[in-house]
Formats: sequence, C-alpha cells, structure tokens
Amino acid sequence: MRKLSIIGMPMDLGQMRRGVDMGPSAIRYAGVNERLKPLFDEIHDLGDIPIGREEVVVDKESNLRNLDLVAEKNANLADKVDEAIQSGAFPLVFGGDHSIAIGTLAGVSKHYNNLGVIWYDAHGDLNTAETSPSGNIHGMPLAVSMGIGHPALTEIGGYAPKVKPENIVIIGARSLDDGEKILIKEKGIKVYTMHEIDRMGMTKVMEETIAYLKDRTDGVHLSLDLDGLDPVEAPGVGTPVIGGISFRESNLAMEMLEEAKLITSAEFVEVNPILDDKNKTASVAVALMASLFGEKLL
Ligand code: 6HN
Ligand code: MN
Ligand code: MN
Ligand code: MN
Repeated sequence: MRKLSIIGMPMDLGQMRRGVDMGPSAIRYAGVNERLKPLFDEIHDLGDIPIGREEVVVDKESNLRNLDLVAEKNANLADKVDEAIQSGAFPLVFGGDHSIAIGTLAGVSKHYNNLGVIWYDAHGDLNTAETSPSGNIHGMPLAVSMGIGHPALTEIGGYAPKVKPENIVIIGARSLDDGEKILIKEKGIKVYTMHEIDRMGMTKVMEETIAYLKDRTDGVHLSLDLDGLDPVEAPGVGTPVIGGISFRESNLAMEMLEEAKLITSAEFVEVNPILDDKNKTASVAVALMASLFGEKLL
C-alpha cells in the first residue's frame, strides 16, 4: 500500500522576507491533494506545524536570527516527520524557508544508517554563524545536517550528524559564499553546478547522481528549493538567482528519480506567494511533485 503524509511548515523565521510562511497554503491552493490523489492509495494531509508571529530576536552570542524559535519549531517538525515514517507513509513537507530542512532531516535520518540527500538549490546552504553573510538560518541547513553549526540546531532529535558529506549531491548551484566553497572542497561534497548541467545535460547529471547515491545509501531525501529553478519560471522565491534550471529539466529530473525508485522522503521549500506571479511557483512545485510520484501523460 502506498501512503503519503503531507506536513505543512509555514516557517519564515530563517530569513527576512515575509510571505514564505504562506508557502504551504499556496501549494495546497495549487491543487496538490487532487493532483497526487491518483498516485497513492492513501493521502493524509496532517496540516501545518504551528509557528506563530513572534518578534525577531537575534541571538546575542551567535548573531543568529531567531535561533531559539527555529530550533524549537524544527524539533516539532522532526517529531511529525518521524511519526509519519513510523506510520508507514512517505513524508512530504511543504515550506516555509529552507531552515525547515533541519527538522525534516532530524525526523528522517534516524530511520536510515546511510541517508543520502539531494540538495536541489541555487545555493549551497552550507554556511555557519561564522561564514554567513546574512545571519539567516535558511542559508545553513545543509551544514547543520552534517553536524556543523550551532549545537541548538545540530543536536535536534538528540543526535548528529544527520547526513555524511559523501552522501550528499548538490544540484543547480550558482551562488556560493566563500566559506561554503571551502567546506565543499574540505568535505568532498559532490556538486553539479549550472556549468555541469549545461555541459553534460540533465540526463547525464541525474544518471550519475542516481548511480552515485544508489550504491552508498539506504534511503534518499530530496530537498528541493524552488530557487534552484530559473526565476523566470519560478519567480516566487526570496533569494532568486538568474541562470537557473528550467522547468523541463527539473521535470525530467523528477521523472528519472521516480523511475529509479530512489527517493524516500521529500520537501519543497521557499515558495513565497507574495513575491510570485499568480501562484506560478506553487504550481511548478505541484507539477514537479506529480512527476516525482509517478504521474504519467500516457
Ligand atoms: N536559501 N548564501 C546566502 C546566505 O544568506 O547564507 C543565501 C542563502 C539562501 C538560502 O535559498 O535556502
Ligand atoms: Mn495507487
Ligand atoms: Mn536553499
Ligand atoms: Mn536557495
């Protein structure tokens, strides 16, 4: 039996642009439940994790914006994701800014010995308090999940790390901060930047990614930041970067992941309907999910 659990995470505390808290609503409004319904035996929409409207607090010691709240809310998300997996469902999380990956991975990773992660993003999200140009936690979740960062974040779920650097593949990178570049080299993280996508084509990039992760992992989480796509096709994101992955390439990537039966959990993040053009970005997200879960034209 194929069961899906949907969890909304209306988090906007990991960055400074309001509106990304409406991401889960925008994705639901774009018809996700109806679209995915034929692809599963059961879909449980578990609703949203409550986030609230607190004042912005900058942690005095680390300079991290909203550290305590981001940690607390992600711990709640981790529990929900953990419960979903225990119930035998595939967990699908709607963001919210990318800081929510900290919670998703904390809930997912305990179920695997060697979790793989595909980080589909214009950015590396590999900053720490020391290297971050912004103090925004949404630029840090991949480092945090490797156990690098503030202990209030790395220790969520009571264990670290959630993922080993050699089990990570970043796809779509075109904006990396200096500290992130150092970390990528130091840890030997596999990265397909836009250069490789242009040179090799998405087919080859995905064939290599799938072969690489299939050998070494016992489950693979897809963390898809909509800013990985080009802002012409996905304008509703807080940190757009020109020269991104097209919708067609992204859709092909999802179809190839589906054929490979590789993905065991997923999140779609950074959808911001306030910055969007008629809910285009949420619709793109829903179309990609449909392909990831096996929707076929014929
Ligand atoms: N995202 N590297 C920049 C920072 O502030 O650390 C941008 C991060 C963007 C994060 O899009 O999930
Ligand atoms: Mn079915
Ligand atoms: Mn991101
Ligand atoms: Mn990004």
